[in-house]
Amino acid sequence: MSKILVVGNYAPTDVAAFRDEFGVTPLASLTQLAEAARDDCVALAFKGGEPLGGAAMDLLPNLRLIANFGVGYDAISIADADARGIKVTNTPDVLNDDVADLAVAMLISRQREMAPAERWLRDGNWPAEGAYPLARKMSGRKVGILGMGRIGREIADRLAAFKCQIHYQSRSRKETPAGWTYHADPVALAAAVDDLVVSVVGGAETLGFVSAEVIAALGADGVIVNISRGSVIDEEALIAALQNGQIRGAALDVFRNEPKIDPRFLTLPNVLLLPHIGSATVETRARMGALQRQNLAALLAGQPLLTPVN
Ligand code: 8YV
Repeated sequence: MSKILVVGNYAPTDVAAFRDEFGVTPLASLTQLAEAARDDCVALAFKGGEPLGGAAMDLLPNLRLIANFGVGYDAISIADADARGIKVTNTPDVLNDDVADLAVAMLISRQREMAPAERWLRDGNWPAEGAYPLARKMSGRKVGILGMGRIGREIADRLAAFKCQIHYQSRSRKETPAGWTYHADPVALAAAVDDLVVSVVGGAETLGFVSAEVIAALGADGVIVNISRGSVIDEEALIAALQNGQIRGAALDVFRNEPKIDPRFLTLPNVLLLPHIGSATVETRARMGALQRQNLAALLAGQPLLTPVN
């Protein structure tokens, strides 16, 4: 019998790989873990937005590894894992390109109003109205990157190629190309730039990081892009700012209450809304799945874990 359990909604290729490589079939959610729990389970493959804390870990008394599908592991209580001597791995780097591509596409799309312009065309307005109203230029804008980690850096490199002036805020100053400007705090960053791209990690340390004050500092011409976690933005403050024209727009791939997002977003014309698709390509999801399974295989083989986080 396999020494691993798998939880989450996986693509058919991952389901097949779990069956072929480990002889297991994924459970849909953590609620099924109680029935499936076994004393001989040493590793848990985890994918999903539901929180994974000490109670679930205690169902598996010999658990040594939680292998997360995804770079962000804010759903997993690392403190609870540490207290039980459980290692946690994630899937970094393999998704950087996709998430950065999407962030830049979201900013361009919002500035150039690609989604509303297409809707306008599909609704048959072109012959009657002649031309869609003018949108805004993206190249050359001053963009603030909140969180200059691996994904933030990929976003900044791409925006630099679009002649944008790069400003950033991070826990520490980074080595960057000449001319990129570091700011010590998010309010100072927002005040210095036209648009803000949020690429910090999720979790308690960044909860509500993009506060009403940050949003106000960005100003009435600003656009906020978020590809990190919904928890990072104060959604009440963001919705109010979008309703009042305190900022010009937003482009969001992540939300506080996924998949049931705040319905007020659906009524706002100045927001691009995407269903958490940052890493959602065939190529990248295959690499994320492979890395998750490599970590599981390494544990079973007594080899060092590839991408530990604790
Ligand atoms: C995935 C993500 O949507 O890697 C992350 O942190 O948010 C995304 O790549 C998620 O991990 C899939 O469950």
